Amino acid sequence: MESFDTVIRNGTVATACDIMEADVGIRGGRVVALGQGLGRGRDEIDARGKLVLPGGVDAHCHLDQPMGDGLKMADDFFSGTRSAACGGTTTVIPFAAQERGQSLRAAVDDYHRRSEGKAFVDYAFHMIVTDPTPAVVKDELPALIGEGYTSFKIYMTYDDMKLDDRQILRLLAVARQHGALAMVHAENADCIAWLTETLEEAGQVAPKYHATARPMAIEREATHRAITLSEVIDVPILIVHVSGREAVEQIRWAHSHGLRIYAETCPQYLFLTEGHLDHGYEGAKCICSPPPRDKANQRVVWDGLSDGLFTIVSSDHAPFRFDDPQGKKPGGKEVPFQYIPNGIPGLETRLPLLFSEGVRTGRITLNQFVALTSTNPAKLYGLSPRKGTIAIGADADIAIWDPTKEVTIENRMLHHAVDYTPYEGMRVTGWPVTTLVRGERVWDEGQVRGQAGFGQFLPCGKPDMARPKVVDPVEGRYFPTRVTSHA
Ligand code: DUC
Ligand code: ZN
Ligand code: ZN
Repeated sequence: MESFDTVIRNGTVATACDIMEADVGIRGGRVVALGQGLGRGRDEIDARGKLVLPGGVDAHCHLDQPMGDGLKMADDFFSGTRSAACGGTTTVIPFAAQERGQSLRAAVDDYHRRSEGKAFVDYAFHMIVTDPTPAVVKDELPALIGEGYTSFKIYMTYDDMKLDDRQILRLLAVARQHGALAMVHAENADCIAWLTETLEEAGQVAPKYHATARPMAIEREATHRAITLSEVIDVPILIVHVSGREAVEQIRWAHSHGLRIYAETCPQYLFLTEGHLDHGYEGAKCICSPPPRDKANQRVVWDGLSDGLFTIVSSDHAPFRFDDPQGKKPGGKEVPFQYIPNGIPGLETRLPLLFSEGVRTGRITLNQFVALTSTNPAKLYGLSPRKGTIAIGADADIAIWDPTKEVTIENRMLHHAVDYTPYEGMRVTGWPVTTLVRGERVWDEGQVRGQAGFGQFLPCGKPDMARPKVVDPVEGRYFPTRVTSHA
């Protein structure tokens, strides 16, 4: 009689702090033993020469998000989570986005309908709040936080989503009072609008001008403003998709002033430059916001990964097909840059790119890699200790890596529904060869093995990392917020 459902034998297990030669025993979808010479499993996986890592947690990706304007995301929960699994990611956190005029609850309900029965890997939801009405601020948001939707994104740009500073303060006050984590997209909307108009008047509308319309100064200004608003409320925030030096400097400033500001970056700011937008209309493939910068800024972001400035690395997978009237060619036409949907695919390539150029080159350690891509996002969003580590009692979400496997990235080998990858032709060393979600193989030796619908929705806990600095030392709970939350 076997002791385990599955044993992963003879591999090198790495977590955010340890590296050990150990077998992993799995029963009932959880890790139940770590040791040497474990008893037999019904399923035996030989991981000799392989790395056994916690599955990735991709805490910033967009799947089947309603778009309007005749646009459509290429990936739904089926193709998006399939692609995630094949790249070693076992949990994704996409966004239930509120449309203006819609209740937040309706946005969340709609997103459950979109995800139900489709996912290969487990998933939680962030919310996007675009219409912070009194009902949303007083009732809906606190109730939803209590039900396990414990993070939400605030946009400082995009006309249909942006909030002004007063609205942001109201939402941060709710985050503080109810223990949620706010994520902030920091770009100055008015500057972008003015620069875009000016470029358009001059006939400068090719994809490369997307980067001209969003210079780093406007990211710096908004980053500093977001930090200030977080300081006023005394609540931690995460600055998402940090692109380069100017925003990094603001976050370093915040840290040097004792402020709890978390930072996220993405592979596009490590591997792409604005030069990738300068290929005629093909440049549309690399349009995302903020835009990729230059090589010097890539180095600054790498430094921030190695010295601990960044908390997480996410893909910001925002999938639009290139040759598609619902994608990068709206209505079937090559359009001025400001009408091209923002976003690039990256769920499947996030981990291999970072492993190859980060761990193999020694820029970051293997432990840092695990922390940035799995453990920290799980902690930041209240999924720890169930997700993000290999430990007794944790879900057996595991990626088994061949650290020597050489791969030339080509879109035809990927499992998303996008018709391109910005990383076409890049060579990487190291790729996940087997991915387990709760002990079940979902990707194995080049084959998708999982079942759509196996992936479960995960309600999130209130993250410790979202706690304000000032905590009542006697009662052990937050002081009432200093700023009222009435809308
Ligand atoms: N920028 C975002 O903020 N979200 C989706 C994609 C993008 O480019
Ligand atoms: Zn964003
Ligand atoms: Zn995004």
